[in-house]
Amino acid sequence: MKIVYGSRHYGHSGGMEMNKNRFVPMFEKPERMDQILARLKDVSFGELVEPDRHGLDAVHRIHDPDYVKFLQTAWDRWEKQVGAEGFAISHMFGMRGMDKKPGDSIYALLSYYTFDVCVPFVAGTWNAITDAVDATLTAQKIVQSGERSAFALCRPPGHHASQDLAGGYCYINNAAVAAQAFRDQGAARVAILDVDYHHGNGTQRIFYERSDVLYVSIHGRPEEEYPYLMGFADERGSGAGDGFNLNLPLPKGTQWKDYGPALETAIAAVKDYRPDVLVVSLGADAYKHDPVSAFALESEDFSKIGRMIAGMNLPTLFVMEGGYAVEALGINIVNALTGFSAPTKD
Ligand code: SP5
Ligand code: ZN
Repeated sequence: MKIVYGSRHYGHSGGMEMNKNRFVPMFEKPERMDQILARLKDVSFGELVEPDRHGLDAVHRIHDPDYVKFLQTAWDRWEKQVGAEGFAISHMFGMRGMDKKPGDSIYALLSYYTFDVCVPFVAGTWNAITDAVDATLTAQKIVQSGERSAFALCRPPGHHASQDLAGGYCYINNAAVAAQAFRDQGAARVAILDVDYHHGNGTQRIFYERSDVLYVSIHGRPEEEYPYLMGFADERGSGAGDGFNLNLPLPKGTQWKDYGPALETAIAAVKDYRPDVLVVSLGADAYKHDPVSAFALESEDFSKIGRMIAGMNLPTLFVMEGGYAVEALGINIVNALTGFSAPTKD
């Protein structure tokens, strides 16, 4: 399997996030990629490919150009208006009745275009964002040109980001940009299967009113888990998209005995849709020792996830999302990929 990886993500680091009652270093950090690269090497799996440069046209098919401009300029504005130390995050959020489009104030822009305190900007953030989406579009092209699969090994992740909102470590929705690229290059129907522990609220919002992209997600119940306000089972799509969004929320502590059947349900929905291509939002934060999540999957369960996905027999693009148990992240992600590529019986 070709694995597309660029190293410009290293510059996106040094931010802090809220954990319980204090700021802590970001769980979403460069070492995540190092662990996956090391494991790929250990088991001699995959062929590393550098990302091509794609520009912003494909990004603008999903994201509001003013929002993209904000992402591109946020750090420079912060540096000029606030100072060069530390990192930029929002101090407030545009909520009900507070939605005046911002002018030049970086505080106003952050309030308008971010929805939580998990999306810091530092000097290297924009280059990391573009490297991630370029890696994803390069992997998309590999699948588009006829290979069975490819993996975009990238950070920052994407599935919490929507048309004009960043949050949950996500700025550009890499998987959504790739799904749209498949549509634009001839696929009639694209399915997105999201196995990250968190609900992909950004992906859901982007495709909620569309029937040409199916979104299916297995995730922690929003009653008790981030992103709290979306990801409920009764969210099935609206208008033309009615019936093309499937949420399968599961409780904290979920193990394979309940995760497996949910994945069967998800896969049945994807098959039923008869997509031309599958995009997998691949997070490994459903792992039992993940520091931000609360499912209880074992490392071996990620091999099963890969095998079950392979069973759909679809051209498949894997896009990296979350997974923060750094010491096991390489094993878990590579288990999913090898489970997909070399299906063997238990
Ligand atoms: C892509 C992705 O996986 N984003 C996840 C963003 C989650 N951020 C908020 C997590 C808040 C969890 N706080 C509880 C920590 C318990 N130690
Ligand atoms: Zn996640």
